[in-house]
Amino acid sequence: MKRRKFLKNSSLTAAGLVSASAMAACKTENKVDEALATPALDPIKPIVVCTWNFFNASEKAWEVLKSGASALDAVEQGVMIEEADEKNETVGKGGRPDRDGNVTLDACIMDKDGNCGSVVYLQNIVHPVSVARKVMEETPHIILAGKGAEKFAYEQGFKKEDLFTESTRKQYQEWLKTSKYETTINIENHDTIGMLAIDENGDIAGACTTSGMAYKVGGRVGDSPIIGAGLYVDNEVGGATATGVGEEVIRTVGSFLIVELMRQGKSPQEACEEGVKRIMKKNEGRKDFQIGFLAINKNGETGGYCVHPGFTYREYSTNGHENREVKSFYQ
Ligand code: SD4
Repeated sequence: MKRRKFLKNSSLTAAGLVSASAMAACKTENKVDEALATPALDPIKPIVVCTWNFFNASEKAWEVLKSGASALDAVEQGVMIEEADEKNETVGKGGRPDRDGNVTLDACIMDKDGNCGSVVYLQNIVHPVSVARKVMEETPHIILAGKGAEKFAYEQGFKKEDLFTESTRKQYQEWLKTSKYETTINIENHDTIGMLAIDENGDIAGACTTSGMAYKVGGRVGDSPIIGAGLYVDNEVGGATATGVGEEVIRTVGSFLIVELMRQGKSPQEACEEGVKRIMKKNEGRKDFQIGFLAINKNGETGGYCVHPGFTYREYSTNGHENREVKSFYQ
């Protein structure tokens, strides 16, 4: 029986609840279909997870989920907290500029129906995730870039704002003295926020937003706004998001890979580990970059894995609120 038909025929599976252990037993496409239709005994929902230790953002998303609103609203409003936080120097206002002194933002959002929106190289707007949502909802397109994205944002009522802060301007002036580009990204510099949520209905959504790599070449776009790389959601299976050196995540289409691995039966933890291993296979012996993957499945089970120790993710559900340490490829 085809999956869609099977799901339609089952009231329990109408909520799309899947047992991870049942999925793990699956090897063939038919068996995957059966596992996807096997209800979990006790799915965790609502639930929100985000990369790194973004307490305020996950609090906000949790508040939205608890009010009964959608996972889509929760992830948008959650990550907006970091976009507005001037102290976070890798997201939104206060994000560090490229080597030419332009603060350029990347973001995307994806809903339960596979709709998605994205903005890349967006300047002068504090909330790129909300512009990405407008792209998704108000245009027939998925990605808007640069000046076009900015013009669209103004048309949608977003205000122009200088994204530099006193601190990032000073740091940039300092950086210009050596103009040395370093790709190291870890907890010390906070990093990108990728967020995944499941609402009361059991529907999944995700968002990801960043100012990208500090002092990058002008025009560079990372993985964060690229659907499938920095973020992917499939409401039948789960979602994944990434942080770290985006070039490596794009090369393996990391988040899509992780969701597909979960579809084939891996737990979120196993899928994230495999995602990092694929990247390391292409970078044998290379130690000068960090990647952190975070995933959630339809049951609300979560997992994460990274290249170097230091990556954590925050999880908020009825089971409590915690910052989870993640195992790493290198010790
Ligand atoms: C990027 N993945 O632009 C992002 C970087 C990141 O802030 O995670 N950091 O490649």
